[in-house]
Amino acid sequence: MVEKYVFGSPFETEAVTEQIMAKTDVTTIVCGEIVVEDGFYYQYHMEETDVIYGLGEANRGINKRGYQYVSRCTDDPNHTEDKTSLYGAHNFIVLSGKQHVGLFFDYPSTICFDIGYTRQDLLTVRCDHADLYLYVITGESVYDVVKQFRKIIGTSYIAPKYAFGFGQSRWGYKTAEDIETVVQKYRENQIPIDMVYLDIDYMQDYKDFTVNAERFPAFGQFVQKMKGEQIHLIPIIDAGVKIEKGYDIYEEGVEKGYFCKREDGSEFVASVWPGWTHFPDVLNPEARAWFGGKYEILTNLGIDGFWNDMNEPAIFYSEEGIRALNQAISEHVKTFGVDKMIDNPDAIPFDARGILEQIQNNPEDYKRFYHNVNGKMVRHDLVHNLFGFNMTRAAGEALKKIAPDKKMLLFSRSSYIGMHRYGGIWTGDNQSWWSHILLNLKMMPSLNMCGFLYTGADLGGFGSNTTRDLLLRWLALGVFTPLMRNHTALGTREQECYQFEQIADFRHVIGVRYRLIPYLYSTYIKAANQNDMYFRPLGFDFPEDRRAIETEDQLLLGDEAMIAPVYTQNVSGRTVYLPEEMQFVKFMPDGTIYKETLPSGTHYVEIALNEVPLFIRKGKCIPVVDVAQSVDAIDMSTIKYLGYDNATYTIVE
Ligand code: MIG
Repeated sequence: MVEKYVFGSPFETEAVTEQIMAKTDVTTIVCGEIVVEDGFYYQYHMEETDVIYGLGEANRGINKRGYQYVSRCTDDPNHTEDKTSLYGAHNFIVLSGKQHVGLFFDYPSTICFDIGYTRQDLLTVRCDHADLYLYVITGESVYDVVKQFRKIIGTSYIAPKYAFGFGQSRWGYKTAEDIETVVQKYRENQIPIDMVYLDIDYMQDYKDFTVNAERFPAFGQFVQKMKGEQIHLIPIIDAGVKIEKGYDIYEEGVEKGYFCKREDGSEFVASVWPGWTHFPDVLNPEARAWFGGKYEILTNLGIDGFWNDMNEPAIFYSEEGIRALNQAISEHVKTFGVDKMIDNPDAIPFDARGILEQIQNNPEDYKRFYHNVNGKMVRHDLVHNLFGFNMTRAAGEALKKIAPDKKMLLFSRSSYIGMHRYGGIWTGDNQSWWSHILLNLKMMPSLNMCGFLYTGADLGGFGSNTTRDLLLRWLALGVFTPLMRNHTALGTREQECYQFEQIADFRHVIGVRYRLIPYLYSTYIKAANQNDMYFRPLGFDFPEDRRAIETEDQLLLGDEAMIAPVYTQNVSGRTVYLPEEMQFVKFMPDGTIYKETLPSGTHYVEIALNEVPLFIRKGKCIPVVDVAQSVDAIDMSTIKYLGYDNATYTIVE
């Protein structure tokens, strides 16, 4: 059962698509109390065994207990354990214990979830303004609650099949030759691949919807040439539009009033990659349609996929930020003048970097601009978490118009629930750390709960230098995530699969992905069509099994499989918990498949660096095909079924 409560006058986020009558003036709900006074405050006393699921793209565990999380879309590339905000705002949690209750706080500004942080047994959710909708969903299990929630937020975006291929990316590819080299190396080493990503350097001076003609001459022809090699080029689009006389998108946007404005009606100015920029006012339906329409410039050249970046929106600094920086410098010089430093051992050295960090993504800047929502000016900070959603919605709605019958690849960095109807997400700037393999794994089911099915992390790690073993282990998880992309930052070690010794191991691991694409894509389509999850925590299917509930390093995949990747260094295997009998299979580097039926319980299984483990659930089977070099080249006549005898599986596309 879904109940909707209204407090104050909420902003219509359009997260929920189903019409539900809202009730007013509530103070107690089926689980917990609400206080409206100086903001909104919800609290619930957790029982010792209650599990709190949810929050989509968030730090830490599948069970969110024991920390605090703040929904405030943030461009922070250091996902250390102490961080409370990442790029997305997914305010859906499920309390699972004696009762199973889902709570969706439909509120587009900063909202804090204290899940046993201040007091171990207390869950509190609070926000500054008591203007929100609260959806309360009761069901017979956590899984049931999630399915009901998914139904009210509308069907998830469906990516094209090619997007289940492998993709290579790097911030630093500069020219068409750079891209061709990547393609050539993958093809000559027979490592399957379907996509190469274009990061910001394909653009002319980082201007959206432009292509640098020197570095990418005859871009349209280049796109076609790559298509001929079964490669889709996927360009990045940034949120900020460069301020430059003569740049048509800038000029049109100003003329039509489609950029975010200050209170005085002038355009808000923020510095991002292109230098000074304006933000398209994607919360204004007209401006959204206008900005989305620009994607056609690239689809006309044969592009059929995009990734939307910097749409929290990230701000390096504003004019006020620079002024604050200047002031800080001059005050510092006044107080601790250069010559005074010698006599004053207490003088604090000027921390320019620290100050720069403060002016980056500064909350004050988010109060300096407005959106025009149906004629009403809405201050950005009050709707901050909707920017990435609506930038991607702009693209999604436009792409539907541009090519109604064609599936296009589209995913975003920042998001809010509701965006799942328009695109997927990648989980942003992780690091080449072993702990981030596990973080990747844990985030996946939480994202699925919120409707985001086409998701994945930067395999190999974005920041820091990767190592061969880290990349191989991470790829063996990436084999199963809908988005399987190797991506890394400018200045890091080269991490394309052919940069390492014994390339055959990479060929094999990525080859396994292609052998499984019919199964994975079918599982994905089923999940999208049925408002279901692609990945589930074990506790969803084994709610009576405490050990299953507490297992956070394995996931169920569809109805047939379970994954348990290795995420630690220098090991030859790992411990797995089987809540029921399963068939343990390993895709071996020689192309054979090792099979062993294991009884329920705990097992240590050996998994070498170049093997891909998978578990088939009791009585089930999955389709497997022969390796292909691209999704198009998959030969369905090679299909075989892997798993229990007499089991059947129906492929859906
Ligand atoms: O400020 O476009 O998360 O994937 O490579 C960094 C450059 C901007 C952040 C994205 C990352 C991308 C990078 N971008």
